[in-house]
Amino acid sequence: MTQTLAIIKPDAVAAAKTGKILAHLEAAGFAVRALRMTRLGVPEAEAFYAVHRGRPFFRSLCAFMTSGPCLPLVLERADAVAHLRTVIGATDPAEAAAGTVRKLYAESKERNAIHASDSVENAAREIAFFFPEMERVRLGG
Ligand code: FUP
Repeated sequence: MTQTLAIIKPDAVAAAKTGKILAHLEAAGFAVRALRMTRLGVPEAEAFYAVHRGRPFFRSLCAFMTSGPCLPLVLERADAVAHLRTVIGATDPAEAAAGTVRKLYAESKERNAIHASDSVENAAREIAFFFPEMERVRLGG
């Protein structure tokens, strides 16, 4: 079993899609191991998306991610990182495969309903970012 980090983003929370997205993830074989609702501050959003600093969409992305509550969650299953990327679909819902979370629930490339770690290394970093108390029990992926 391995773990990854997802965030149900402010657009999906505001549109009352939280329950449907959690059900979708559980139906895809993920166990929810940690979950909380939070509202990111600008420094937190900028730190989380630091890799995108300097990109043209960075400021707008951080404004969106701080615009309302979101739900970071730790998900566990076999091959969690790669499998969740498949389940959420492409960044832009217009390009996402049928049946993916973003195709079903995202509004746009920026307001795209859900985040998922894109590598095992980033999953470890992102789990520690939101759930530092899980550091000791993390299962390595
Ligand atoms: P993803 O890994 O699919 O979440 O996509 P990226 O890491 O490339 O981008 C992170 C977030 O930046 C996306 F979820 C949405 C936002 N973004 C934009 O708003 N515009 C872009 O052109 C690219 C990304």
